[in-house]
Amino acid sequence: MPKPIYVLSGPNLNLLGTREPEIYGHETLEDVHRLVAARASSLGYEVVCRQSNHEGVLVDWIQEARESASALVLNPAAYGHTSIAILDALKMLSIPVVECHLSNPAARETFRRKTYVSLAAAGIISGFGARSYELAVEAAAGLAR
Ligand code: CA2
Repeated sequence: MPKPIYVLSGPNLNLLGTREPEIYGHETLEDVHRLVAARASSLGYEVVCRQSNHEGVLVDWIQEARESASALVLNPAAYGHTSIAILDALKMLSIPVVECHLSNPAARETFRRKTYVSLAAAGIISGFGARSYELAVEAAAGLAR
């Protein structure tokens, strides 16, 4: 069995499904994690799914992924637009990184157009709700091979 694909989510995504369904969909983060686990399993991978509201915790998990993961799917949430610490941690990885967003930040407020994470990502999947995570896991598995 290959190392798992890490699926990390940033701040406020623990509340997914409780508000703004027109932007983020109706699924909870638990639903999303179930979907990605099934998709990954069909591709021969396990997933490690985690969420944190804390930048440093996300940095710790990204560092952990250096040794423990085949690939990383990251929805950095708002930290994608602000966090050089997360970008620096991502730059230390030699595994593929796929950035993922439920909404399409490029079609929203101008401050969401900049993402630091994309500087270290193989690609970005955004705008497909929970399906963005499934597509990102599929891309990550393809790149990890
Ligand atoms: O579209 C995405 O996945 C985002 O990463 C979500 C972030 C936002 O800051 C990014 O620009 C795009 C916001 C996450 C908010 O979390 C929610 C909590 C409850 C209900 C809906 C979303």
